[in-house]
Amino acid sequence: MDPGNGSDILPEELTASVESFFDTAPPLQDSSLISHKLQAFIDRNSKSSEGGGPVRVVCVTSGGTTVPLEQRCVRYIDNFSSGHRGAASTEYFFKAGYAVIFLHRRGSCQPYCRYLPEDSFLDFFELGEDSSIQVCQSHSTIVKKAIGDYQNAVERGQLLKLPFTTIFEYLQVLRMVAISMRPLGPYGMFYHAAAVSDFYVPWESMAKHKIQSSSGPLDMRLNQVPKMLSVLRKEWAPMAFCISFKLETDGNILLQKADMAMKKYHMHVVVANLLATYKREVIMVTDNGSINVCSQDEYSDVEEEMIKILVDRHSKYLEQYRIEIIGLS
Ligand code: 9Z3
Repeated sequence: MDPGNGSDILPEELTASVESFFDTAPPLQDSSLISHKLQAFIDRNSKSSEGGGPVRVVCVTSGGTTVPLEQRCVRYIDNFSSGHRGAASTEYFFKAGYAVIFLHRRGSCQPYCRYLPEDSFLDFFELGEDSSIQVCQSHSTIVKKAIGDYQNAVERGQLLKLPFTTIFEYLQVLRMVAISMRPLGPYGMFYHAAAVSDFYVPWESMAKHKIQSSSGPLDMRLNQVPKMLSVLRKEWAPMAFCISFKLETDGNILLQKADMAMKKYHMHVVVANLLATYKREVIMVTDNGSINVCSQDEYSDVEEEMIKILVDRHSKYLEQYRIEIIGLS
């Protein structure tokens, strides 16, 4: 596996569109709080693991970004992503000993309570005769396990949850995360499961107030979102191990598009999936071939096998660096 850090120069056109995106984006709320949390998280996890070696840190992106159509936003463009893949993958990364920065869409699936958005959490509890709250017998094992696993991750200080809603928030927080993970070098990993908008309305050309229907049919021009994966690989965190996802609806172009993404963005692995089957099967495209991964049955997660493979690839990637990072071990 190529440990190459993808740190060649960005094309001028891309640099200009990236600068313009960030210069004109509405400023991030709470940016100093986010930066403080990130710094504390990286400091804590870059010291050492129980076994004495450095902790591996993965940024899992999860859920879909929105594209606001008005500055005082009433309407926005959204996508289908539920955040299930990111939440499930986070659980398996923990199991493998990783610290996780969970960069997720507000209100999307969360690790250890993936079932909650569909099944009302009120169904899990009942009132006792003395009005105390009790977990229903039928759900008690699953709820206890979820609470235990979640508390374990939080107590170990190995879970940092950062929320986003819009494409503007997402990319600004992603940049902060990536730059703060840079000192981890190859111990850092990015797992881009979020469904990121390809087009957006630049803030300065967006209607300030609610668009009026009385003005007749709506014509709107959307700009292309700059390809930030390139920037992440080349500038923000060039030594990190990077996995991106490619989603298509047409099986005839899926692998070709995944292959293009590998080369264009210097990814280490591209996970290709089809809308019709993504919950149970994916193809992991690497620089030495593709691996098909399917869930065994409706009760098992395809993410379990995917994360095993990725952890193994990450280990090989680290070996190639013959790591001796002072200050991390
Ligand atoms: C994915 O392909 C994810 O697997 C899903 C997961 C979004 C399908 P859910 O959140 O779904 O479990 O409901 N993510 C990446 C999708 C994407 O936007 N990829 C871009 C592309 O295909 C590249 S970054 O061009």
